[in-house]
Amino acid sequence: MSHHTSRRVRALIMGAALVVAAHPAHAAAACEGLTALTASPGGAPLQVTLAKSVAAGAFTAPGPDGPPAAASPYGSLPAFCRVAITLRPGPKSDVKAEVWMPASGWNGKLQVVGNGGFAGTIGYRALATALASGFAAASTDTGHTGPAANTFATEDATLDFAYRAIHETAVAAKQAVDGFYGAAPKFSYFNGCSTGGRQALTAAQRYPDDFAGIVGGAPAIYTTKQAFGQLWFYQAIAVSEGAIPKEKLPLIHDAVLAACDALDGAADGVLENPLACKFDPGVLACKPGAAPASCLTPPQVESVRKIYAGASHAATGEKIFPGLERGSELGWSPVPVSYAVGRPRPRVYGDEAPLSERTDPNAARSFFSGHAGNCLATTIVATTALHRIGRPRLAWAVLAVGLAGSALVGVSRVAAGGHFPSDVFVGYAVGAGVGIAVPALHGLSVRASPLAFPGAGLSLSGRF
Ligand SMILES: [Ca+2]
Repeated sequence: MSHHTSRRVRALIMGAALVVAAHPAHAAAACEGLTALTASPGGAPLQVTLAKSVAAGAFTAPGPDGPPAAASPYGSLPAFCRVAITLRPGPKSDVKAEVWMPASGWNGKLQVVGNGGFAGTIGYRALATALASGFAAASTDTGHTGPAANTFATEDATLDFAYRAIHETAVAAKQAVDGFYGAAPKFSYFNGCSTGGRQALTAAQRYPDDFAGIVGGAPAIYTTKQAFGQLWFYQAIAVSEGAIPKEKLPLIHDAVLAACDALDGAADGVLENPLACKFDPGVLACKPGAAPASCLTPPQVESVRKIYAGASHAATGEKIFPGLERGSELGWSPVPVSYAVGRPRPRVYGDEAPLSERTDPNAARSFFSGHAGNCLATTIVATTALHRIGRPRLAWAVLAVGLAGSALVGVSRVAAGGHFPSDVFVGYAVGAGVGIAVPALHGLSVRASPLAFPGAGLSLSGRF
């Protein structure tokens, strides 16, 4: 059978399947029948945990799924078949995926959507966007829930995040589409940004047959080098004498547009090809007598050049990570500040704490554990003081209780998701330093007196 004939036959089958699937009763039966779906040849072991028709506009996300929206992002969705699947490409794998298929009006195509950050969730909003455009759509949590303790707990979890989950989801989604519509998708696409951009490149390299087309944006690739790239950017924009206040970003952006917008034939505020733009920020250097807000100081000019150029090795000049494109200026912000100083507390990454607690400014104060540090500092100061007033046995007792208490505080701060263990150790180090240094540097006069209420013990008051 020639290629053309087979295509025509397939089109006829699909046309028939579409007519049948468009009938609501049949669509519901076909959807619920997908519980019997089994792995395709070569696909990972597969278990369907849910196969259910969802009425138009009836879907609600099972948990927080993105920034608050004025209206439900799912309110205008058409009726669809929702299939939830667990895939196990490796013995310790636990890859969750969902496939959403419009009950009618299917465009004949599949769109697998990518993840952001460390993934760990099904991308319900991305599924909704694809579904609303007529696609059958699929998303995976990439094999863990979170980010949480199990994110990279096993090699299987790591490999699933790295590349297996998207591939296996694509394979299973095609199987589900075939089962629901009676025809495989005419074309399958992948669409993702950030981690999704990395997934896009990985899919193209490792599984070139999975997708007929791939949209990959802002790929978060080569993580170790990317970290240096971000620090390089942070140092240029925020910590050097050439730090660039955000008020000056429009100045730079306007100059870029003036130099390059029309290169693509349309002065529309968009650079079709930023790589063709060779704008140099030196043209914005302050001239004598110029208002500082209207120009860049020489160190600021250098900072902007560094940001465009990207990280390179200080000694060899070897490129480490690409810079930011010309035209991106309005989006510049010193993001790594939050990495370097405002370290998020562990509970931010889980889904157990309420969203309000995870997004509170206090949630970015993991570094370091002040509780643990305070406990240890107090213990050491009290021990020192008791020694000085000639109560060595009590001093040792206080030290023992204080150390146990500090350890307990440290462990509970970690258990409560308030800190990472490393933050607690830094807290101890700071606390010990304070506890030893403050009495030593300032001298300590101590007066011991019984507490006001009988049997309450001994109070210590000191003056530094
Ligand atoms: Ca343009």
